[in-house]
Amino acid sequence: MPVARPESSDARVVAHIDMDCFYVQVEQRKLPELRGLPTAVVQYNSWKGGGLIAVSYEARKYGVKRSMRGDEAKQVCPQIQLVQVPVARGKADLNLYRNAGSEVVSILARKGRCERASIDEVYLDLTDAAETMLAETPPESMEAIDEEALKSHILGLNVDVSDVKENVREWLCRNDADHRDKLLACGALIVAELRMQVLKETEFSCSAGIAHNKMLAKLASAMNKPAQQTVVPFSSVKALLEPLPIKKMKQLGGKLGSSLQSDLGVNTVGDLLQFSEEQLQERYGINTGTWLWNTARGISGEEVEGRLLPKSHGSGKTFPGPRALRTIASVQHWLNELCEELSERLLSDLDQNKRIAHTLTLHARAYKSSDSDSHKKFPSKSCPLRYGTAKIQEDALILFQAGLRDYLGSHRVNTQGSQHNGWGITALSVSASKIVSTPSGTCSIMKYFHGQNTSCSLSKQSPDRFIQDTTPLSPSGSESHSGLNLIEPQIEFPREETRTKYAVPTLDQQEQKRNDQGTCSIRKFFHDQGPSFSSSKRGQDGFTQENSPLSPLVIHSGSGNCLRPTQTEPQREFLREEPGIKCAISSLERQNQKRNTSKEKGTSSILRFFQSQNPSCSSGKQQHDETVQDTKAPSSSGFQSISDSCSEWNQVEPWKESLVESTSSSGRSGLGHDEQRRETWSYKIDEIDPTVIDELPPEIQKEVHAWLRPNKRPNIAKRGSSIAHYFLPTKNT
Ligand code: DCP
Repeated sequence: MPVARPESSDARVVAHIDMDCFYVQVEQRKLPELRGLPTAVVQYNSWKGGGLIAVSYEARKYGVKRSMRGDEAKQVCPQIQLVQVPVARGKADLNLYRNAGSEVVSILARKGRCERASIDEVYLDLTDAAETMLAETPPESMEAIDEEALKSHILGLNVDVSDVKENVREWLCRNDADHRDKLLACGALIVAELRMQVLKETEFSCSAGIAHNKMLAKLASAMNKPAQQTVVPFSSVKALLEPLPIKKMKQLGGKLGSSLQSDLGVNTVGDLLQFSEEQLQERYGINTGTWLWNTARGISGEEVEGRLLPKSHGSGKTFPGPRALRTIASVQHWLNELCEELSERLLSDLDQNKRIAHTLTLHARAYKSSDSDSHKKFPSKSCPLRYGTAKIQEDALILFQAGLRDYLGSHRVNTQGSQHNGWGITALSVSASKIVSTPSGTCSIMKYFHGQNTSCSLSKQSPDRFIQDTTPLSPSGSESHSGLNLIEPQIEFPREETRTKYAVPTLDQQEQKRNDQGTCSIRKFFHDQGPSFSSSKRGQDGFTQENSPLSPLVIHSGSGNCLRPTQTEPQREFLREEPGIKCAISSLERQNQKRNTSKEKGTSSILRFFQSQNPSCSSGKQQHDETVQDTKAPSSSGFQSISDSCSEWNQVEPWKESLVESTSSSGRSGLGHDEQRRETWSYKIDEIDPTVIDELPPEIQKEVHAWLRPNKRPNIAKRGSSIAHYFLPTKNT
């Protein structure tokens, strides 16, 4: 729903920068011989020459359009150069374009608050830069005005003159202009310079709109392309908006726009002007009514958010017509591919930007072959995100199965195997959202664990709750999936392939990134972890192997309680010697040492706690074993159990063996083993260094403090119990 935000009383200068035929430019930079030639980038699917996704301006002159396929484009422009989009995992790989977009963003961000709106679009708030220019070097004081700025299109300015540039120069340098126009003039000069800088550094041309808000800037940037800029003075807003089709306005392309057309007869923005704010509020509610009234007048208080990085990561693919997926096996194959890509990007984000995503969502578009209810949408499903390719693949498949059950409206649905079931999937996508920055240093890694680790909170759960989580997946599966969050199925698949929403703040992250350079990469750490990470390469086989014969959900609940990979001592020693791990650990230790300053307690810091023992793992396993013991069978957890999962580094999972052991035998042996392990890893609470705790994220601090000062267990510290002890379900508590 649109949100009506009051516009600030002070004039702002906002620019919208849009790259010209972006993918084509990226390809032309790679292959300079294509420069100046009619060129188009086509999808990887070569049916009828492949669908065009980007068309150069030279090709557009011949009538080549994005909606065409390569063969059709060749008919209207025989000399057209068709370049296939890079392919990876049987789908477009947009990394080349994504990285090219980042190059541009890093240049634009030098001048003001910058919001990356898509792979090739950026909003800039240039108010401060414009105010500064106006105060220090106003345009009228300049000896010469930059040529690029003189080429600006100023809406409302008379262009029926012999010397348009001179007209523009006069407008930019008007002494008697009001403050708003003077600011826009400065904005125009700044943007012209930025665009030239982008061209110089990246070889890419772009177009821009310069206005007092985002809505107007965005409209303006598309008005004169390629390589031009358009300025929207306040006085020209009405004339700009009035003729625009209502459905072309942002947020009015859907139901709201249709309602305006059919219910109020509003076809253009101008038509909307005849309605009072009250009338619109009466019809659409206070907020939407006000928003509509404002929109018709070009009023928008939407802020440019200081965000350079994606708000979410998505990987998707469409399967049109005969390519629809009609078996679970084929869905699983593609989910594995999509999840592998998603996982790579998540690790890269973690590595480069120290950011963690918290939610995994699956979207699909489906049809039923024999169905009257053909408008029913496949429900999107989400769950807490666990890092590691195999985990993401596993969870995505479960989400899909849950969605399919809901979609088909029957719980007696075969959600396994390669049998045709009367449904088809025409689009699939997985996305990771709720991405947050981790605090720097030790905390960042701690936060990372915390981000996906609720093992500690698991301790707060009643055993019943846990048992419920590990309740075997009923034939219907419905109960087990009750914990899933239904997401409004508003997802679109406009670009077929990987989508990224850009929106997470990182002006200061750039700073952080600079600071972090030289420290060991978390990603490397993960990659160097050995065989478990090969899961990302194992594909379907690995998936099957890893989960068989236990159901994936058993694995969730068992693995879900680990703060550290469950390793035997020799394994841990070995891993400590692994270069990547050594590197990460020594980095952690260095940071930790710094913090521990004069104290001898460096060895007993919380860091050591995580390095040298694994209470939650053992306790988690213990709980799991006991649960298994109770249920006497490997059980499938409800989906909610994923929310109880925590960081696990995809290590070879010895716990799985012991789980099998414990279920196949009495289960006592598993407990004994754990008992032993807890003994080895026991940790004295009074050895936790309080200075380190104080630097932890507040949530962890709270939990550690709870361990240290458990309300109902005042004597535990005196008993020198291990932290693991607190996780024991009932005994001694
Ligand atoms: N894109 C895509 N599929 C679409 C639309 C676009 O893959 N249906 C990709 C290719 C484009 C890029 O996104 O190069 C940016 O899209 P734009 O809509 O901004 O279009 P272009 O940059 O190609 O052209 P223009 O100069 O008109 O903005």
